[in-house]
Amino acid sequence: MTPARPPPPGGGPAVSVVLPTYNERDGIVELVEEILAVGRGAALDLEVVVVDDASPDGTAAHLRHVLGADPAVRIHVRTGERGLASAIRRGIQEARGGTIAVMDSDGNHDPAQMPLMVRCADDFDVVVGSRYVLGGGMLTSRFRYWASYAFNILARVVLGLNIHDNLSGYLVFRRALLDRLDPPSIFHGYGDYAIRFLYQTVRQGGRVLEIPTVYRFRKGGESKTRFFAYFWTYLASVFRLRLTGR
Ligand SMILES: Nc1nc2c(ncn2[C@@H]2O[C@H](COP(=O)(O)OP(=O)(O)OP(=O)(O)O)[C@@H](O)[C@H]2O)c(=O)[nH]1
Ligand SMILES: [Mg+2]
Repeated sequence: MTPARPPPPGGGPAVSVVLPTYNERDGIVELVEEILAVGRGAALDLEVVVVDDASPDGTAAHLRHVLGADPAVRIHVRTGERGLASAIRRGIQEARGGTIAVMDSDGNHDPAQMPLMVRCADDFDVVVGSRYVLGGGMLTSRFRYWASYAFNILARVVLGLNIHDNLSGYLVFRRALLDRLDPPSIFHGYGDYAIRFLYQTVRQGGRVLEIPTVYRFRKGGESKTRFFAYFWTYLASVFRLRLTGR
């Protein structure tokens, strides 16, 4: 079958799906298999780049045991370093695709939207899988849904961004976008990296498209998000961005 999009110059797959993992042993194999199947179904030439922070539950070893022979699955284990945003940056550095898709590795983000997001990334700088546009939503928690909704209103007002879901973390963009941004000032902390990423993109004149997505239940394991603790961190990040631009 002919791939829907050509591989980038110099070879490698067209699309790299970056998955940061921490203690996701229970669901990671199922999710990676799902992503590969979605890719095949859409004739997308893709690789999956897993960045695991030496998860104590053996996420990386388990994935390697089941899918390690598949050249489309690449697993990087970081030792002595932890953090969602820095893991994503590492995944982007390891990625060989011209288009990058960043997804949660617990199954919250539905890979079914990814092919459409990849195609839209030809015309937009960043495509966001959004809970807060028509057709989007969150099956997991009503409280989290409305708390994030309220936070997003605040972020829109303070930052002047016309984006409904700044915290989604389900993002597709062309790798070349990063040449126009300042990755070290974006990829630190936790989910707030996504606010900085979108803010810098828009400040550079980039165009952002939101595609509806419905968050699913995680496939196993436990949440790493300490919502109340992160809420204050995210709030501080929004005001810091407004005041310093970083
Ligand atoms: N590599 C790496 N991945 C992480 C780290 N912390 C979280 N993650 C991953 O980041 C993603 C988001 O974390 P979650 O715990 O699912 O956060 P959430 O989606 O806000 O919370 P839930 O709604 O409870 O799932 C998951 O895929 C985690 O495995 C980390 O320190 N390092
Ligand atoms: Mg999650």
